[in-house]
Amino acid sequence: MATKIVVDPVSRIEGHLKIEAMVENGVVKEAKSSGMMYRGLENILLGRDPRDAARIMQRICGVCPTSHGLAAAFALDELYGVNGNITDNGRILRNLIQGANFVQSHILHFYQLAALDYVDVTAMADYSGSDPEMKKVKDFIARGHLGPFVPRYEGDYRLTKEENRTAVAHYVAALNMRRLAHEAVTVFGGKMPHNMSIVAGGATSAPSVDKIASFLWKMEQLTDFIDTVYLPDVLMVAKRYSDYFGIGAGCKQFLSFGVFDLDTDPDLTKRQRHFPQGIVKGSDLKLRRVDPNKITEEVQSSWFADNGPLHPYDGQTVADRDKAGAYSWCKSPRYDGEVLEVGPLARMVTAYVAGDKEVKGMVDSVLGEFKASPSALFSVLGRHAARAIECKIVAEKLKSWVLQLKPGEPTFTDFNLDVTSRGMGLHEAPRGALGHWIVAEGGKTKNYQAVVPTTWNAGPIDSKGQPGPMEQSMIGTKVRDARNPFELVRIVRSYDPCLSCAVHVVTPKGEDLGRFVVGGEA
Ligand code: NFE
Ligand code: MG
Repeated sequence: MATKIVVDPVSRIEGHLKIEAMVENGVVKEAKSSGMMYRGLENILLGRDPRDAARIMQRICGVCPTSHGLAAAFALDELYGVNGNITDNGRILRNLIQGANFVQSHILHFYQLAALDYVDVTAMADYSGSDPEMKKVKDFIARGHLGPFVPRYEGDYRLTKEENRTAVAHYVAALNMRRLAHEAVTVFGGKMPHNMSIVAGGATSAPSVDKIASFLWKMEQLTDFIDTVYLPDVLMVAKRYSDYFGIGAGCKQFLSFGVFDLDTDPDLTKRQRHFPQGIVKGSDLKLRRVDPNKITEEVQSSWFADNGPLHPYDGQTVADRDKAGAYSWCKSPRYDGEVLEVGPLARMVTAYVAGDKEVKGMVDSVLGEFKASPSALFSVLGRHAARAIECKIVAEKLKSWVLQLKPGEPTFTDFNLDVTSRGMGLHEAPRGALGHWIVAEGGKTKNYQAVVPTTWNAGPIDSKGQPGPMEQSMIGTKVRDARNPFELVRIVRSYDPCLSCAVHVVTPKGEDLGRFVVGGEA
């Protein structure tokens, strides 16, 4: 007999995601992921000064606003014809703001969003040590205040009591580390969320010796945390839950637009980036070039008016809430009609296949520790390991890049505002490949489309019947207890989904757009 599991909303992610799975004989036969909110940020830009995009599009999300600011700035660089003239200071400042945001986002994800799937916080109830932070957690639990740790699924917590306590202590420490990383964004970004200094033509923050020292000191503390806490904790969880190297593979095809500019080639498909651009398929592990003309979004299963697959320059955002057969506010992005996973795993796989020695060394060392083949990376634990490895590499790079800033030299290149043109901004947000496309006429925005990481990963089934990556990851998974579907939520959270980003499309009238079911079966 088939059982339907509904988790709505999935907690400890950003935004409102619903998952449904049809389970037969303990195995998922069909799965659906649904973005359950409508926004409309793209439409807000129409008719406005194009430069507003680098400010307004950041309001898509409070976790990765720098990514949207930078994707918009890249698109505007091309629109205004300054894409080959960004100064070194401008390029480096953008990398520093974006990189610090990667670090905060990855720490947030592992500890505050994902860890409670693996860590049993009730192990703190009989804590007898002297750490004041731990005593606070113990007192908190003793008073019956278990939120945000419960409600939760029960039955599969495998760490020892000591490991659980260590992990809870690190959960608390990570809150402070995340604040520190936010502060690092603000050194050159002005504020976080929603930085003020990434603009078309470069950046507006003036590098100074005191800011460089402040940024460096914050990164020193963050790299220490990553080395001594974050990486060891990921390995600790991986040891106890090593079966999750074999769960949640998904489509095994990956896309990275590349991130952290090393030059200012006007063509974003040729620009040298620290993490490279490319497409890699698990079947042959070959690096393929990205042709942005092959990117489309289709809406056959989305609550949008359907005119077939459209390239983002021609993309539309016309809501149709009553559309038959639709089940998500996410669109379905495709590359040459194919489903691709995006995110830290995609970036690390691309860098690995492109021959990045540092990535190869770190990935091989993790695989060696578990005596696993590279295909084990296509999994729940592969995504967590890739994110942690990337966090380490990025934080270290930021310490050297900040020393390349030249106080007193320009950060910004001016341009002519009255344009009839278009522009594409491709790079990587923490959660994966991000593209913004703008069309302007007479100095005003005529069309604007954002194709966003979680839309790639959490998008619904397309017209060819291909489920999205997250849906594919759930199909075929064994679920031991339909009332406690750990496997499914662990798979979903391994993608670090952000539905605010994915739908980026709020009713201002306070209408009831959906009702939530919290729990296992429905
Ligand atoms: Ni709202 Fe975002 C990132 C972007 S995810 S967090 O990272 O773009 O779709
Ligand atoms: Mg969009």
